[in-house]
Amino acid sequence: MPVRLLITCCLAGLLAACKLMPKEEDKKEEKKASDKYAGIPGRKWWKEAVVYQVYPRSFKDSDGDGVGDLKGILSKLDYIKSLGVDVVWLNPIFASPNDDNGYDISDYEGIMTAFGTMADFDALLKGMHERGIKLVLDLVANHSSDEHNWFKQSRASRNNPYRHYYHWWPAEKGKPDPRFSFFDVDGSAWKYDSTTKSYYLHYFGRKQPDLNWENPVVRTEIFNMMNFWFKKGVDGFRMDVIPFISKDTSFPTLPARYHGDFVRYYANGPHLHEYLQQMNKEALRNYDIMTVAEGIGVTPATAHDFVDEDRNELQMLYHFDGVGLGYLPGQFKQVDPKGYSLVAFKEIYSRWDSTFAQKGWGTIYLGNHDQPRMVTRWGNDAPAFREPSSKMLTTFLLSMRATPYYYFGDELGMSNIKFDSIQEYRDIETLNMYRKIKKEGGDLVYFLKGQQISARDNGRTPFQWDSTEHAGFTSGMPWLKLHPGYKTVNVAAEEKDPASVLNYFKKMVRLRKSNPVLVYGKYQLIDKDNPSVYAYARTLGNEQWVIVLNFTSLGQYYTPGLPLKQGEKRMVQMGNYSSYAPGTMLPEGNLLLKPYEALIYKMIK
Ligand code: ISL
Repeated sequence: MPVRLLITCCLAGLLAACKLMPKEEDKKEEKKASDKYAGIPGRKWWKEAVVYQVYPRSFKDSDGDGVGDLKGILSKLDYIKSLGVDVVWLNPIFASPNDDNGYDISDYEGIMTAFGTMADFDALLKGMHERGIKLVLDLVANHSSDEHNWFKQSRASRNNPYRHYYHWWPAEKGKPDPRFSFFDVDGSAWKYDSTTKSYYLHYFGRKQPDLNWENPVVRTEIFNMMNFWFKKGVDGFRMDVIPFISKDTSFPTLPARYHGDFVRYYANGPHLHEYLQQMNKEALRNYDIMTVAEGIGVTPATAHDFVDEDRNELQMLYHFDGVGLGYLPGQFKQVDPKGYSLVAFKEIYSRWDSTFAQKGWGTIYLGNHDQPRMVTRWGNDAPAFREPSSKMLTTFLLSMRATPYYYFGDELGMSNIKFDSIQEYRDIETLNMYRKIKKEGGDLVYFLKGQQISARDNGRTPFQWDSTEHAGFTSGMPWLKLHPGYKTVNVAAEEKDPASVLNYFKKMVRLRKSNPVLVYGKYQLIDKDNPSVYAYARTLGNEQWVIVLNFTSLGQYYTPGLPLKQGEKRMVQMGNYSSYAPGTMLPEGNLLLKPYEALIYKMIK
């Protein structure tokens, strides 16, 4: 080999090795951070983690079919690592006919064809673990797909051994009492099946029959399946609509005030906690894993039953109070054009903080695959404000006492696509609700206008990697239209720009992880009635930090709510404008906050 080539190869090898090896400085920083955590009681890795949610369909396509896949994710693990996050939650990747994008599973131990193979999954898990990233899967066990073998058998005859895997209502008993389903064209959760002259229950789509958890064999099947994945090494489960697994199977007549409020009237059935305790005993407790319930219908009063350590059930749940704010009552996901009340917003997040102040542990999120983009819904996606308000919301998520669940794409400041016509939607919820309203002669224009803000597809558009065709997501036709903003809002551009939303997110992750006060510190709401600014203190030992967030598009004079004690100063730790650099001292009087300004400062002597 010529000498020059040899030298070049050696240098390249050295560079590659350097990239993989943690730098001396990084190691020192990690050591310093871990020293700061020493002696904190009740520590758990999942309390200190930042969870990054990846919607696999829309992250990265490796084979040009327009659908994201496991190999695609594998090829982007270094990107995920670069974010500094600890855990990836993947939406369902199991075999599915995709009526509800994988929330309708036809084989719990198989991989969806469009996503790849089990070998791809094994490689992905290995790649994550090599990088110190944990993997959490989605457990969809309230219902399966109607194409699951269990259901095919169950519907075949009344005396099939699988009959009682699902909820059936024989037609000779008359029509079952009405129950509402969000994803049904007729809005009905009972579907007549002529083969056995019976109705089956489906709280979600018609192709998502509810499993019968009263049947102990069903429970064993589910626990075995969970163990199958744990044995492979997965690090936990996010549990889809888990409060729905237990039902009053006499299906009583609902009171007149029911009005389709399915969460209040038929989630949280009588055996729910018994089943979760059994799940814990049969599967969860044998592994060092994390669990998080989709806490639909869970209130601060009932939350402890799910997550307190001595209950031996789950570890975390996410509530719906926050994301449910600001909708017009009695209408389907129409946000109030006047916006939402920041005072109410603060009240909700403060209430949930205090719920877990002594016992249990909280979660926090503003976006996920069922929600619109956080910047559109909670910030401001107008060109002048998209960046600062994205950063401000990121500051909020990463400075609260709760494990942050951060939705992919929010780190770029991705916003709602706001489709004009029903043809552009792919989501069963929007499509079937549209059909239902049309059948009933309702106002479709009003419905579509509302969906521009609230539809789930807004949060599902393909990830934006670069400014090339289809944003580097696929070489084929993307399954859902790309946001046209991808030319400027993309990873390649934002990695290069030190002031980008992406780089801000990375800095915030680092700040949180290296300062336990942001993870474990006591939370105290300051100035609760201020309608424009959300401010709170975080205190751990003798360290006190204050977070100030301007939630408006206007400048705000802000009088710091915590007065300075003798000799005290306010030292900036982080901000989304360049006006206050980290390390500088804030002036003593009022602060003039810019639109959507976020500031974190530390009280120092
Ligand atoms: O998305 C919603 C309303 O717009 C919710 O009511 C949602 O249906 C509810 O939170 C349950 O969500 C979960 O189960 C569904 C699935 O479609 C969602 O994607 C999943 O997160 C059925 O499995």
